Amino acid sequence: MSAIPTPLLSAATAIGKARHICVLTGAGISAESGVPTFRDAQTGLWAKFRPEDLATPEAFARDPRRIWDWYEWRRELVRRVEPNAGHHALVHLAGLVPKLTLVTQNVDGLHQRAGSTGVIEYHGNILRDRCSAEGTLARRSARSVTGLPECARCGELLRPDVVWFGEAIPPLTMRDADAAVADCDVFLSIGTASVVYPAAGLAANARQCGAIVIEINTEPTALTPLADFSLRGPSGEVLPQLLQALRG
Ligand code: BV8
Repeated sequence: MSAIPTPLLSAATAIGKARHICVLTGAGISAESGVPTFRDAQTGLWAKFRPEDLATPEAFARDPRRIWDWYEWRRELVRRVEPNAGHHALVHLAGLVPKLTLVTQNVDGLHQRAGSTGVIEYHGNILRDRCSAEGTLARRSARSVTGLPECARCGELLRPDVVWFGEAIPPLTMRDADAAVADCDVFLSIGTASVVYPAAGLAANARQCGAIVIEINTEPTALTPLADFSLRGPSGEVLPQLLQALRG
């Protein structure tokens, strides 16, 4: 009597047959690199703030210095860490399947540093500056009136090039992600609690379009009931195991 395949083997079989895999990652894939997730309590002087309260246009308008201090703290942290085995496994996976589209909610740029290409940065990137008035990427002016980063073109305040709560996902970013979701036959959700929308709705859309949904997370999430396979464990361990099973 043949052994019942484990969820990992079944997931590897589905991935092995896939024509187009759409991957969505969240803060969990960067946890093993030392980047705290949104769920993890903030440390140090930021412990008393909820990220959702800091990452808003209102908070920036109220106290731009505090928000810039928070983002400089996070930028320093992101510059100090390295991609982990989970990031690297996705680079290898892209080389093993006909087509892979990587959509990330992470603003840390670690997928690109690991070697992933064509990454859709659904919530932007913390290391880029954008003009808070013109809305476009901008250089910093050499002199600053406020002591905060200012636009070299118009002198207005700069802000990190990220999507804050209450702000829309950039239309081209949304278009590219929706196209991959509609076309994929496997949707792989990694290290996300699946609570922040519209990103958290992508898996259900993929399923609606007939895709097999595979989740990798250390905990059950809001997506688990909807997933065909939910693999429990750190992505830095489960993804290399999945590759191993794929290579057979
Ligand atoms: C918008 C950039 C409207 C900034 C971010 C529908 C229902 C309810 C609410 C809403 C809704 N629609 C909209 C909303 C409001 C809101 C929202 O979803 N709120 C939530 C809190 C309920 N959404 C918005 O505001 C969005 N905008 O709706 O605009 C609009 C429309 C048109 C015109 C004008 C306006 C914008 C949302 C984007 C916000 N920006 N980031 C910055 O980073 O500074 S979101 C930010 O938080 C991250 O990018 C990420 O998306 C999210 C964190 O979630 P996760 O990545 O899932 O991380 P989390 O820490 O929560 O969980 C980690 C997971 O990993 C856990 O499950 C854990 O178990 C697991 N894990 C841990 N370690 C590991 C692991 N897994 C594997 N391996 C490990 N080692």
